[in-house]
Amino acid sequence: MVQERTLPVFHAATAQITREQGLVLYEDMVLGRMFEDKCAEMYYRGKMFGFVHLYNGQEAVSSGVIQAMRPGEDYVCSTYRDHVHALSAGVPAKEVLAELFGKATGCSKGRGGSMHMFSAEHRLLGGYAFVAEGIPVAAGAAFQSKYRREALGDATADQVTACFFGDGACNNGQFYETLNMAALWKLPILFVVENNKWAIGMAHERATSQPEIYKKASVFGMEGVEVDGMDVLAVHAVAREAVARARAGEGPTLIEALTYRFRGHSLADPDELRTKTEKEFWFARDPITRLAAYLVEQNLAQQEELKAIDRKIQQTIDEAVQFAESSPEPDPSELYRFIFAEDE
Ligand SMILES: Cc1ncc(C[n+]2csc(CCOP(=O)(O)OP(=O)(O)O)c2C)c(N)n1
Ligand SMILES: [Mg+2]
Repeated sequence: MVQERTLPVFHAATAQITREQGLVLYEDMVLGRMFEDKCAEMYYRGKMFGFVHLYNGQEAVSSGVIQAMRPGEDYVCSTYRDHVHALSAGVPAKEVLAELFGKATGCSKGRGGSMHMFSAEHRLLGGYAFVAEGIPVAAGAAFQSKYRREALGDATADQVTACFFGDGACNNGQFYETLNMAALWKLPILFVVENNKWAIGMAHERATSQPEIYKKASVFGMEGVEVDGMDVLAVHAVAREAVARARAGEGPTLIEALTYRFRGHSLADPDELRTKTEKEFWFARDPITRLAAYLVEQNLAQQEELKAIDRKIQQTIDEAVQFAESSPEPDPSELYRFIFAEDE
């Protein structure tokens, strides 16, 4: 039997989150989970097409990192598994779902679909279909903040960028090239690796000579940390430190979050390669159940309050479905609109 990599020990008591922060994290993760479950349902009902990659199981990473930032001000760069990053960054669920339905009211005006969520308003730099494609784009965003602050003297330009990508992306050259420049220029950026152990059907250990990705930071003289990606409080604590470091001009951090996707690679994947034992090990670490138990145990929230949040989010999702269904498709006469920024 393959041994699971030992998860870093984290003592929740040291996190010292307030009740408000705990509830924000809970609500954000529930939104991500319920949204993705609804996507699966809508996909199988034929409401959306193409590849759709869901985020179930990984919510603690998106919520833990993005809620440690200033959503709507700081930048977020995603991958093709991008719906939940968009939601955590503040893009309304109805605009993400409308995008999935290819509707004109979608956050990318119905032109992008599942893998291309984008919102200038929410500083979401996009989903990207190519593995590792977002990494240099995120570094560009971090560079412009630093350039505006240091070269142009704009003291308000203290934005931080969070760049999310998978374990598979770390075997792509863009990862190494960008880490080098980001460390050299001390860019205000968090490189967040969501190590879910698999790149489609390729097990991480089979493809990677040094599977402990966070250690790769050291060769660039960069901070590297591993964190239990199924524990939102642990992710949040690590992210807060990294954000503070970036904002203070002390440069980037490589965060490796050990996590797991609860579904197949995409909705077209029968998910037959991963063993039952492995899945069960990770299902037992569901980040939402875990945070709920912590909040109740610590008397930060009552079970009933959490249920009320679940109901509220369910309503948000139902409204998103109605909005997406009743929205118009982009008009064919507008096919060439939004290709250039000036069309905005
Ligand atoms: C440059 C490039 N090569 C190959 C692919 C095909 N591909 C799509 S997803 C994927 C696996 C990536 O896995 P990982 O980075 O671990 O992200 P995860 O899907 O686990 O979130 C591959 C190889 C691609 N999209 N882009
Ligand atoms: Mg992966």
